[in-house]
Amino acid sequence: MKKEKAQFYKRLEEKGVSRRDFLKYCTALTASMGLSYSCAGQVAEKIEKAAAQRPAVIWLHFGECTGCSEAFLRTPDVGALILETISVEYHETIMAASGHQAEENLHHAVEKYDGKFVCVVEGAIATAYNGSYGKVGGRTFLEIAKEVVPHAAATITIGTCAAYGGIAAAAPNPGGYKGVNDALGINAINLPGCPPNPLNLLGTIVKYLNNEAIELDEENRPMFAYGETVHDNCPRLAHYEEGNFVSEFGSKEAEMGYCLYEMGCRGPETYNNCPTLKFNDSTSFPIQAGHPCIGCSEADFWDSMTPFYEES
Ligand code: FSX
Ligand code: SF4
Ligand code: F3S
Repeated sequence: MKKEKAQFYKRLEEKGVSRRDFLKYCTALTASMGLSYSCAGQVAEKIEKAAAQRPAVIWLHFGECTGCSEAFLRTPDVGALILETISVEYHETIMAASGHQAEENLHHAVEKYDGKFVCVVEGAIATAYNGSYGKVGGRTFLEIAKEVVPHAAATITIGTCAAYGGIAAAAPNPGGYKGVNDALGINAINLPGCPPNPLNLLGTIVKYLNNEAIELDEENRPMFAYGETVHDNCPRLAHYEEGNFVSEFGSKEAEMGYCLYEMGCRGPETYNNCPTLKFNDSTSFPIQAGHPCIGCSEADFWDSMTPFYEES
């Protein structure tokens, strides 16, 4: 374990993530898990333990925009932290192989890690017309998912598309797109968000590898990440209570932190820990940047929470 731990930190340092940076993300994760800041050391140990196991991950891409992958690939520190904790054996966006070679890689990875890998699914699955509205290399998403997912030790859906269907399933949805659980009739852990916060993926994998029970809500979302609404922890909450709303986007008041409810903020009905974890290496999140929450982690948000903008 000592050797693995040293290697983990060495790999992180090579990617430009110092121990200090590492502890910063442990602290963010600690807060999102509802633990006191003094527990950050324990979270660090759990990540070290997970990284020592460095589980094989097979990451499938279906109907989506790849924003979920971009959310961690474009944040150098969090991206490095995730990629050094898990071992990504197949991921179409970041692997060098293409075409038939890529397909062979998938086949070999499933065979090699049969029953042991974590399957992360990004994107929705077309189910109408035998899934013919969504294909990779001539094979339907449905076919690929049915072939790979049953061999996984655990499956996690990443993003609203994979969890609920997302934009691909928005009306009129001619391809019959569905979330992974609905399409396959399984019970994978859902990490919705368009995109979701990559630290929630890390937190989920770390809990799983530490054999900790992951408490889920009725939509299979981990309670540590989706147990409270955005509104519950919003930095503008005091203004909501005082009724200090803004009606004009980009106004001086918005910059000062007034509540965005009158601009259509969906924070009160959206379960996610964005205000605690934040995005872009934990620097900001939509409401902090002056934009109302559009409810991106809720099921059917494209149908039920639009229009996002209206001409006045
Ligand atoms: Fe969906 Fe992810 Fe939104 Fe995009 O791939 S959740 S469209 S951010 O990228 O699946
Ligand atoms: Fe709630 Fe949105 Fe206002 Fe924040 S900006 S207090 S989430 S309504
Ligand atoms: Fe999405 Fe709202 Fe968070 S739009 S990123 S759930 S603040």
